[in-house]
Amino acid sequence: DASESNKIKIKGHSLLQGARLRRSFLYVPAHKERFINKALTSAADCIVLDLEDGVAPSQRATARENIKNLLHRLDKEGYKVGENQRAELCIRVNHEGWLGSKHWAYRSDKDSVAPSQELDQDLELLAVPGSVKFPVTVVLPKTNTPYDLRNIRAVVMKKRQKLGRLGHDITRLAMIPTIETALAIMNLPRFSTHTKFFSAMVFAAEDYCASLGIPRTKDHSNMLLARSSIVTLCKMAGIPPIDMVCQDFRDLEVLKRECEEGVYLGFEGKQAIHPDQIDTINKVFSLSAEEVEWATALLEAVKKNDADGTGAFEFEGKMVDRPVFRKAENILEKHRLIEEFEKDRFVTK
Ligand code: 1VU
Repeated sequence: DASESNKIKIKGHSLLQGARLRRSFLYVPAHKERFINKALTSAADCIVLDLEDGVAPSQRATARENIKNLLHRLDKEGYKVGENQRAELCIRVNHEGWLGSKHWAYRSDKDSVAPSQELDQDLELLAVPGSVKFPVTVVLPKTNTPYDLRNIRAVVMKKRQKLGRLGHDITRLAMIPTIETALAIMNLPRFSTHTKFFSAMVFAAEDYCASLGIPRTKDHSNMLLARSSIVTLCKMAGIPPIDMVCQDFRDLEVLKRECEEGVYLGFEGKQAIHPDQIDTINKVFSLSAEEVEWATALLEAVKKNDADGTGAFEFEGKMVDRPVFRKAENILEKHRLIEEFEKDRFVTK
């Protein structure tokens, strides 16, 4: 356990270059209005209004209607007092991807694919005024190539053309792909040259295991390659990687252990399926007081010891040098980001 070798627990340090905070990523089956209301008053960093796996096909029309009503309400009245106005509102749309097909593994960037009827209806929600004003992020399941994202963007922009008169920037569209197949993992290097299309990346463990025909083992070791590859790509791009769901949603100890494992791998957040999971996730993916104290003291010591540019020195019984200074700087930067984000989160002007 790498953390035990440190005097205090030093978690993964952020390299997010000012990207927004996405620690807790709560799925909210959108056909349930009660869930939507609950999510809006929760401390989730991302509220993912789900039209996909959490919603039976027979309930999708109701789910779309609920989202449309919410967006109209936000557009006209804004947030109510006590609602989490800092949360990123997301919509998870229906997207089948091209599972396991060799043909699609080699799709060229010139290919353009028409959306299915379900997806087309889901994307209409991205062209109602509230979705541009707030703005709403698209969560795209079963994303297998970066061209999936490019295609979605093109469809949304076409639908949004009629909104130009609103005066908002209709070209702003944040997208978060969900990586859930062997094909997507093998295509990750292709995503690295298309990072402008997405602002975070999500790992979906259940679908990934199904795609490989493997069980989800207790130690998660059979998913290490996929999870680490996603983290590496995201850190290269300066965007947050978001870890798998903890299905054991009534057991917060299991959740805490999973969160810690995610942090050590470099994830910046975790998906949630129940509001009770949010506090644990937000806490573990934030910095502890000890970490902030350690980083502050180290950077003070650097000022004294390293003012003339000398490299390594001893701090609290350990050798420290430039990579450790960077770690301390990153800790303080992330801490500042979190403090700023939490300020006035539930106060509505
Ligand atoms: O106290 P209240 O009655 O006001 O609220 C209940 C309940 O309504 C609410 N709640 C939720 N609110 C927002 N989002 C949620 N996801 C959510 N879940 C519950 O919280 C209060 C307490 O609820 P509970 O303990 O009574 O829980 P239930 O028995 O009502 O629901 C449990 C399940 C697991 C069914 C529910 O949490 C749920 O449907 N979760 C989402 C499942 C989902 O979306 N699955 C697909 C996404 S995961 C994935 O695709 C991985 C990539």
